[in-house]
Amino acid sequence: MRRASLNLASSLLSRTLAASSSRSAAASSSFPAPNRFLHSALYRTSTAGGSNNHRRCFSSLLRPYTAASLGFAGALITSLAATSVYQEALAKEPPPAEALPNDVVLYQYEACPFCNKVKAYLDYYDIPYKVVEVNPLSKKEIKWSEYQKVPILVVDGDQLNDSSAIIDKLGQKIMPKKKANENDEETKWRQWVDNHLVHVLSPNIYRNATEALESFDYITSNGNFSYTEKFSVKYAGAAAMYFVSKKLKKKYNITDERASLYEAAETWVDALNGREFLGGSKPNLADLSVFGVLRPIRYLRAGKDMVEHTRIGDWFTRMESVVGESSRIKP
Ligand SMILES: N[C@@H](CCC(=O)N[C@@H](CS)C(=O)NCC(=O)O)C(=O)O
Ligand SMILES: *[C@@H]1O[C@H](CO)[C@@H](O)[C@H](O)[C@H]1NC(C)=O
Ligand SMILES: *[C@@H]1O[C@H](CO)[C@@H](O)[C@H](O)[C@H]1NC(C)=O
Ligand SMILES: *[C@@H]1O[C@H](CO)[C@@H](O)[C@H](O)[C@H]1NC(C)=O
Ligand SMILES: *[C@@H]1O[C@H](CO)[C@@H](O)[C@H](O)[C@H]1NC(C)=O
Repeated sequence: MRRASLNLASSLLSRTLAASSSRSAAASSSFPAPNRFLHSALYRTSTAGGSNNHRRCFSSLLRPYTAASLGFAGALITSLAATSVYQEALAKEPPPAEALPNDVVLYQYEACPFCNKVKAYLDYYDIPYKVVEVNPLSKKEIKWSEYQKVPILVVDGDQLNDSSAIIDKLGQKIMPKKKANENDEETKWRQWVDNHLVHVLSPNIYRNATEALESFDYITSNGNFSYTEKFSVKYAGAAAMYFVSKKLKKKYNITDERASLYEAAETWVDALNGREFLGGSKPNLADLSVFGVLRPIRYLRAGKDMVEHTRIGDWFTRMESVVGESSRIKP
């Protein structure tokens, strides 16, 4: 049954690609990047025991620019209405200039939640960074690395691996005086993001045809696709990920995807326990992690539903304000 739907998605995808791009008929090794991207998503999905993380990445699409610009408008409104208590929270604690790295490069997949955690951290601390989008199939951009997952962050020539370790090491670099993480609560919720929250996202953003298309609209307008590629990627990708997300639902024992999302949001608000942030008057690393993975879905239907049906909206708006605009260096 599941295999059948994946095969259907697969053939749908192949046909769409074949119809819209003459190049797609070529051997997979010579696929142009966007087709390779989709091919890879499907390839991994239909391979039993393939990389779950990888699948999750392609199923939790991210759209930092749209989210950031909308978030900016939200931040503006919020800050206009800000109380003095609130304004205090708006002030970031920027690291001392001499501790700031000169050259930061993030190797990422745009749709990878772990990569988006790192971006939320870099944005919050106003650390400018370049982004290298890794081709998920060839991974030619990270051929130089023995470690073959993303995110990889190269900080003034030093390679850092694994999102949580990246954030911890970068923290030691830019705020050497700050004690290493001894906060059990912060650690617990950072782990909750990696082990629970990320699994809930994809079934939600590809829940039905309309929403899957909306999600892919975001991906394709953010990616580097030609006009025809955009069209094929959008429809074929949405169809494929719709089926993939049904499979993920089974795997993670999710019956009602929205209910799971709302439950996660409420669980997080309960954890805040009346505080502005888990970190108190300023966000801590758990706040930044939750925000990082939710930011790209916030203005998709799933994110709108979440804010409408749960109490997470106020915290999210505060996070948009404090994190502010992305410090990503646009090429
Ligand atoms: N624990 C790692 C997980 C990173 C991870 O699983 N990354 C996925 C992409 S979201 C990946 O690179 N998978 C291997 C692949 O693409 O082949 C972290 O937090 O950074
Ligand atoms: C990252 O991974 C590479 C290759 O496995 C390794 O050489 C390097 O030491 C790792 N860096 C860190 C900070 O863990
Ligand atoms: C998908 O769900 C939304 C409500 O969340 C609904 O408005 C839309 O019509 C649905 N689309 C399809 C194709 O079922
Ligand atoms: C976008 O794609 C074109 C051709 O595929 C390539 O030449 C160009 O460098 C890419 N731009 C970016 C920013 O990746
Ligand atoms: C899946 O969830 C249901 C209730 O929603 C529960 O009864 C069942 O034990 C769960 N299965 C696993 C494998 O977690």
